[in-house]
Amino acid sequence: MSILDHSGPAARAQFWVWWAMLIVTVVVSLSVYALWLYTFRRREQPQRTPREERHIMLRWVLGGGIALPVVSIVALLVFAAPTGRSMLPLPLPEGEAERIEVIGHQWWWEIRYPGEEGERDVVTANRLVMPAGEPVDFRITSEDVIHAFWIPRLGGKRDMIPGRHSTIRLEADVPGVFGAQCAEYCGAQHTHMLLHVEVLERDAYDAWLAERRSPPVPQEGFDQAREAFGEHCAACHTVAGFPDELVVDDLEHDIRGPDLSDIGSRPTLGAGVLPMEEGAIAYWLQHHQTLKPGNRMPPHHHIDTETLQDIGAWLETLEP
Ligand code: HEC
Ligand SMILES: [Cu+2]
Repeated sequence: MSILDHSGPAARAQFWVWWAMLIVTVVVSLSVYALWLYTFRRREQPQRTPREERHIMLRWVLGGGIALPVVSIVALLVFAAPTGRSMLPLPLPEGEAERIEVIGHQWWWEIRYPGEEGERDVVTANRLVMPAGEPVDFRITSEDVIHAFWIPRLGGKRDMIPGRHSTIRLEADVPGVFGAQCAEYCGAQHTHMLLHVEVLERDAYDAWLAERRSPPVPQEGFDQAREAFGEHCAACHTVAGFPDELVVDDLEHDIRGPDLSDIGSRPTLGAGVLPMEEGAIAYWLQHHQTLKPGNRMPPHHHIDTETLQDIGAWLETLEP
């Protein structure tokens, strides 16, 4: 997650701003310390009239207090402005940038790939898949409090503000896996709001998306698990293709949980709290309030272990 390990044009521009600021800061600090040491030099004080004294003081205030900061800040601004510009969603010479929506929730990430007319949106959570070598426009917002979207090795960051949409353009040079983290304190589980970013070649990205875009296959088996899911979970969680008649929605609040349609293929649970492996979902369902205290999913004490294990086993099969 290091900004110094840049892997895209925006991050590279920010890398140079970082170095420029470091160098300017070091030069300014060293000069100030040098002047400070200079004042310790013992010597005969020349006799000055109050007028001369005022004159000297004024020179320092104007030169060091006003001119120097103005010059250094303007220099940094001239250096940094193109960096900010590189992350704006300006028109491209050829075609349009890929568009991905990212919505912050306490404490997880909703990722949406809007469909063309008539197509479904592909929805997933806590894992962002994007194509390599081309600009991607991230349209970001928040559902509750202010979060911030930041993929250090690609560039950023940008606040995600409830009720407001903003767009940040990022590009990854090559395929790879990158870490990302909510960068604005958003409550008790802010640290457990990790985003797993996977950059794929264009072909692999198209295939990944197409798999999820195609109409869901009817689910077979796991009848009890699906019924229990309809009763206890479906009010908050969506699973593509899940039959409406099984959904019991008697919630008196509007908390929403991550879309679980492709949960079996995701790398982690709870926004990076647990690695996904066999049995991990059942474990998460029983211990999520200890693993991630205060998270918005209520505890499932009223559901017996066997049922939770059944549901977990079924969810693990959900892959596009
Ligand atoms: C009141 C709404 C609510 C109910 C009911 C609920 N959940 Fe959740 N669930 C959430 C929220 C919110 C999260 C995100 C927690 C976090 O990571 O901070 C979550 C997270 C999860 C995750 C992890 C998803 C991921 O992307 O890592 C799974 C799996 C899950 N829930 C399954 C279930 C199952 C199975 C049930 C029923 C037994 C259930 N949930 C009931 C709200 C709910
Ligand atoms: Cu956050």
